[in-house]
Amino acid sequence: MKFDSPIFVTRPIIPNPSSYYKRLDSIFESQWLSNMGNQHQELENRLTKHLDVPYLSLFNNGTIALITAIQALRLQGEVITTPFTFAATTHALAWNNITPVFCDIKRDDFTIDETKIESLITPKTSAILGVHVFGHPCNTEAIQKIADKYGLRIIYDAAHSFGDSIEGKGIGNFGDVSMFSFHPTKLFHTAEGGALTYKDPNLYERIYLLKNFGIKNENEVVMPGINGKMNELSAAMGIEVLNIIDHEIESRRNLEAVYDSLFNGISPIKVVSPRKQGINPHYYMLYIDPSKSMTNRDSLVERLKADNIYCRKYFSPLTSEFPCYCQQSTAKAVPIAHEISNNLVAIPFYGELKIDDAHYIANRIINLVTNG
Ligand code: T4K
Repeated sequence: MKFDSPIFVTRPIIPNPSSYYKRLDSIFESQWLSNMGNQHQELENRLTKHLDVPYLSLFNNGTIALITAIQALRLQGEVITTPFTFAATTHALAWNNITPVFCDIKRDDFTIDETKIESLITPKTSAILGVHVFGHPCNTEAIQKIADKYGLRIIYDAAHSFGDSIEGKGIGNFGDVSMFSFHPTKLFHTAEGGALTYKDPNLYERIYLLKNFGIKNENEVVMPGINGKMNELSAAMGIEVLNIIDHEIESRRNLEAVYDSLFNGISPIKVVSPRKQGINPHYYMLYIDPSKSMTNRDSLVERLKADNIYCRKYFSPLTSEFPCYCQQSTAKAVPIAHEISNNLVAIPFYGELKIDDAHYIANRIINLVTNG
């Protein structure tokens, strides 16, 4: 069977149109479209509570937020990070003239391997940049111990971790700064957007200035800032999406249960989406075991495309394999990341995906890996 229309890896939450239009009416009425207006203020307050963090600053996207976090902490030299991530994580370092030092990841949860960080520290190291990839939290306790021992800062890329917690504590409380992405491919979105969360009250003003060109007042520009401001239409979208996010989470949990039951016991497939308490359903990831599967990951993705099913090879290639960074690393230096990146696939996973379609997709994948 071929689906009549494409089934994508994800689809964004669409807010209730009449509630969103009401907000648009009030934005139009006010003629205030950007620069920290009412919607911005409301969303910032709501998310600070929702994510259970002391401070939160909104941004126009996660990448600019991450670049700003690095500026806010005045990082320089080298930063130890993971190559198993979206391009933006590594690019944010490069845009700050920082050399990314790639550390291998762990096979079970794909996060930076904390046992390999210390051997990469040099006099130039200023920080550790970990990614809570696909919602798997980094080992924040071990990473904090290393940072304390060597006087390093910690940034977490929490683009995949909206609303998650570790032992009841919002995930945005760990390290010095965490970045969230509110892109439409994320569980929570503002069409485009992002945020930084942090504990240090002194960072609030610095981050505010950095995201607004460094403008302190009409007469003073006190630092070389950037334009990182979230506009009012995006903030309004975020408020309306937040109002219905619980329904999306519930639908994804139902879908997760269907996939889990169908993939259970299929030996060429390992399901590796996190099931820890406090972690929301962000992605549904399959590891296709090359020694057992009749179809490798790449041809599986192509065969599914022919049925109009669009999976994604997150994250392949590794960022350390991009021409702009491959001088700094080799596949040998990060063998586990290299192997995982060749065999992992994100399959369609979003609240509106019909349960019958999920059955079909899972059975088609099972058929391809077992029979070729
Ligand atoms: N750090 C990490 C770990 C990240 O994953 C990301 C973003 C960032 C940092 C940077 O945050 P932002 O600056 O983006 O806020 C997508 C996204 O563009 C990217 O935001 C995201 N990570 C990454 C994991 O995925 P692509 O190239 O896969 O996107 P695209 O356009 O192919 O979208 C995937 C599927 O989503 C489409 O096939 C259909 C569906 N889709 C997409 C959009 C944009 C929709 O249904 N509606 C939409 O509006 O990178």
